Amino acid sequence: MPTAIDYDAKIPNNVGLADDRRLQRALEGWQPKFLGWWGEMGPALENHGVYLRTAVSVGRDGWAHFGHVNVPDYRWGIFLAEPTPDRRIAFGEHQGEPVWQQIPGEYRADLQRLIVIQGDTEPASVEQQRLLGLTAPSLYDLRNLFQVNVEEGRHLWAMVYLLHAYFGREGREEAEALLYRNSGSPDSPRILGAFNEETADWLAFYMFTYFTDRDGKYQLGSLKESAFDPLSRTCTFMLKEEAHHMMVGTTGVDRVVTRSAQLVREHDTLDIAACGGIPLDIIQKYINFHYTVSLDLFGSETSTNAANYYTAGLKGRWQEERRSDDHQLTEDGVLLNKPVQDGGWSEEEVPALLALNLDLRDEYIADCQTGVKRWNRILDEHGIDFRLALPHPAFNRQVGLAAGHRVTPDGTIVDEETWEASRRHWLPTAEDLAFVRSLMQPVYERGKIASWVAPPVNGINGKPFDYEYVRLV
Ligand code: BYC
Repeated sequence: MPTAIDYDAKIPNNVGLADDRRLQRALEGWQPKFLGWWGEMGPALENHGVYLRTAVSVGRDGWAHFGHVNVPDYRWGIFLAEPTPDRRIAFGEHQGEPVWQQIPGEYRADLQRLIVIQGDTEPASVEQQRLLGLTAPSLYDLRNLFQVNVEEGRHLWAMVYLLHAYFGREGREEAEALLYRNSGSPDSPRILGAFNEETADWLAFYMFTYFTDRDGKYQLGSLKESAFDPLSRTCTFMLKEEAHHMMVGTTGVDRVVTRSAQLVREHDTLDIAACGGIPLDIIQKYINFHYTVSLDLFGSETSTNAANYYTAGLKGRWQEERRSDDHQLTEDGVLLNKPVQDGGWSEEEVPALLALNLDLRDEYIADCQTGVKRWNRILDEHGIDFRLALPHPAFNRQVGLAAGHRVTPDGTIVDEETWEASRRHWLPTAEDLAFVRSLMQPVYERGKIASWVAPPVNGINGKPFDYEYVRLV
């Protein structure tokens, strides 16, 4: 039987909070701080209710309820997926042992670090998207923005619960700091680079939910393998919510590409800016930017941190249990392509255990390709030759082997001068950003949509596109 969520409690939960008064009090002390942060840093648009889904159960079927909610009254709660009976550690030196319900002392610092990094991204994305509600292309999109934001807020709760429940005073201090750091703040920025970038327009939002939320899918997928069972169960449930965020990204970019393709056909030119559409080369530049800052989120290709996490059982590989190797990786090697100073590439064998960030990144890249394929299919269906593509993974990197090298989207290592001369063809320029921003005029009439994006093929929860997804003030 799936565990029902206690909605009468001040903090909805399925972790038996009422039985642990000390923890309950600590989290109830954090709750008003969270609400204060939400008021200050959450979505800027006032409204009388948004058609949102709220988790009501963690079981396989019917886990969410849909209805109009006044957003500050959203019930953010703590939900863990059902435990797997007799779950065993799937990898590393503790393989085959029962999973942990408490944290072994020697792994406390590493686990805390992983949970803090994960927790830091969740409120960061809400902050990055704070102003988007003022320029939504439709009520449907506005509703999706709120849905993504409230669930990222809930994912923050998920990490804060772990910090409070398992990491004592240090955990409580880290939970405070998650509200103190802010995206883009010069004094106390968010931890990872991509979460300090602006999400200044809706194309950037779709790209973020396609590329950056997808990093979230892979990072959560590898933390779900963790020997620390409460972390594993938290991530399993978060992944359920995350799927919708990526749907917003995938179909969002679909809809921009569709609209641009229609305008190219209609006006028989790729230069559709004057017709109120986003030119395909600007879409390509957005892909180049958002994909590469998301690649940075995987860390360096070789990482002793990642090797240690794996050996200890803290963070596994994507779909660890489906892999047919020994789940120890002490004997295996992988080939790594490295840029070298003379402008070429060298191939080197490195221990597989050191290359786990690369392993996860490769899974992610393969997944990202599926989006590009569907966007190109849309262009094909409109009889347009232009093709979108993922740039080379060494292009525009700030983290890892390629950081410090200038690499073109096709993987050629070039000098600084060549790179600077062509950069405007590869990454959004200030003019591109200003142009896209100029298109961002809010459309808040039911059933209407901005000119630069096609309407969605399906509404939310079987509702039509012209449904009143958001009741505006
Ligand atoms: N920016 O050994 P390395 C999501 C640091 S998104 C700044 O290669 P490691 C979401 C690194 O900390 C998913 N610094 O790193 C999406 C280390 O510092 P120290 C978020 C960086 O540890 C959308 C040093 O460089 N979750 O959920 O193997 C909306 C050496 O690096 C960066 C996670 O990331 C960077 N990009 O890998 C909402 C999961 N990269 O120790 C939410 C938890 C590296 O030398 N985190 N550094 O001081 C991890 O698994 C790992 O910490 C990382 C880094 C994959 C992030």
